[in-house]
Order: sequence, then structure tokens, then C-alpha cells
Amino acid sequence: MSFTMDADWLPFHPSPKRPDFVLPAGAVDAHCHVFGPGDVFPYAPERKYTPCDAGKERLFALRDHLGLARNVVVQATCHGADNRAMLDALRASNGQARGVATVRADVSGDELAEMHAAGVRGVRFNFVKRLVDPKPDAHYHRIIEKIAPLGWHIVIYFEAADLEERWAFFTSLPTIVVVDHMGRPDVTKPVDGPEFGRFLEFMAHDNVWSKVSCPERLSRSGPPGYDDVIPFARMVVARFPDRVLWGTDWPHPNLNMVGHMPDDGALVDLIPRIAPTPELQQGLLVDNPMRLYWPEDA
Ligand code: 0GY
Repeated sequence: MSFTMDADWLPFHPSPKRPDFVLPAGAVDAHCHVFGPGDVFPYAPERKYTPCDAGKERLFALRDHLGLARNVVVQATCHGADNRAMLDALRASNGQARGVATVRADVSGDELAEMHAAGVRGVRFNFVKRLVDPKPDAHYHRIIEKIAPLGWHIVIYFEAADLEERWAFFTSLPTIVVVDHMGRPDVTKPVDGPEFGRFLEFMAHDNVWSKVSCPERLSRSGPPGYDDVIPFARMVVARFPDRVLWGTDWPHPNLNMVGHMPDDGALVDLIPRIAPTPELQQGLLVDNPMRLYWPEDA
């Protein structure tokens, strides 16, 4: 089956720069995706967008080009709960990739064991309404009962306004919880204001981690500096240096919404502005993701 990407889809940058910032040895891209290719791994019927193909070979080439060592491949919503493209990438990675899956509430123990063997270490719960249809809490609780015994964590993706609505649920989660893109703050509001304050309060729970990713998605001031996002990421890194992760978000789904595609090398060059010391960089890029995804090698 062949798929045609959405008419306004922005494909990933064809030739990102080699970063000026030299990543520490063993750096992990802890948030990236693979899309298809659709003729091998079809996009899900219930998807909200049809992307350009962005397969594992391109992801691994980007990893090497940027000076990264490992990837955490997060199941993209365009594949629904069909994790085959993500699992195929993990299996082809020689142990250099781990994964975060999307599963149905009736997922079996055998399916989870197979995913674990391939390198999956978490599930993603996506609350962003333009990406997935809402589900009752019981759906999530059924999944949590099955994945918690495996030592997996939960990745949550939500928009700033959802935090209040879901506070009781989010703070009751029994596993490590990793928040995508700092809970998508409105960066036109003050970094020391009540809305981001609530997110920092959430992060004060010691099982809560955050990805300080996606400046291109959050920024209103735009490239190349994404100056309005930097203080938010920098504050999270400074306050919670042991519970932060960084990722490219390649191949950058839905950036038609923000109107430009970043150069992935330029995204790497932002890291010293959000993690200004070598110690913070080592935690963000190596020690933290290794502890979460490769504890046996950490
Ligand atoms: C992201 C963000 C988005 C989409 C997805 O899986 C997805 O479809 O993650 C988005 O559109 O905000 O995590 O990169």
C-alpha cells in the first residue's frame, strides 16, 4: 500500500549542518520517531496525519552525522498501536536504540515480553487532542497494571492547559513518568509565572522527568535562536539536573503548524545554552538517558 503525505506536510531537513557543539561521548537522542516507510509498515487507519516516510536508515545516519551514539525511538501517533516500524528500528540498531511503545489496553503478556526483548522500556500516553481521541482513565490503568511489573516507565504528552485537568491522574502514576517537551509551555508567559510554576511543582515529584526538547515547536520568536524557549529549558535543567532528557524530535511531525523545519545540527548547537556546564551536559545527554534506558551499561 502506498501513502501520499499530507499536502502541507513539511519533510525533515535534507542536509543538516554538522554541529559546532561537540556532544559528549555516548550522547543519546532520547526523543525521535520513525515513519514507515508506509509501503512496509502501513500508517494506522485512525491516524490524524500522513507524514513523509522517514525510516530507520535515515535516523541512524542522522545519529552518526550529529555525533550521537544512541536513540530512543518513540512510537509516533501516525502508526497508532502498531509498533512494527519502531520495533524494526530497535532490532536493526545493534542495541543502540531503545523504544517507547503505544499499546492497546488488551495487549498480552507475550506481546509485551516480545517488545521488551526488542528494547522497549516504556509506553506513551498521548493526551494531545489533535493527535489522538480521548480515552477513559480505565484504559490507562489497565495498561499500567501490565507494564509496571516490567519496570517500564510512562511517557506523557499533553498541552500546558491539560496539566491542571489531569493533575490527580498524573500525580498518581506509580512508575517513572517522562513528560514530552516540558508539557508544552506557553512561552509568551513568564518562566517564573504561575503556569510554568505548576509544571515545576509537578516536576518536584521525584518520579517525574522531562524532555527539554522541541524549541522549534514551542517558540514564537522562532529560529535560529529560539530565544523565548531557552529560559524554560534552562530552568528545568538547572532545577532537576538528574531527571532531564534531550532529543531531536526527528523527523519532526506536524511542523506545518509552526511553519518551518529546523536544521537538526542547529538544534544540537542550542544545548550549551540550556545546559551551560559540562556536568549538566553529561547528565542531560548521557548519564540520565543511560540510567533510564540502558541501566545495565550505565
Ligand atoms: C512530537 C509531537 C507531535 C506529534 C507526535 O507521535 C506524534 O504524532 O509526537 C506533535 O504533533 O506535537 O512528540 O514530536
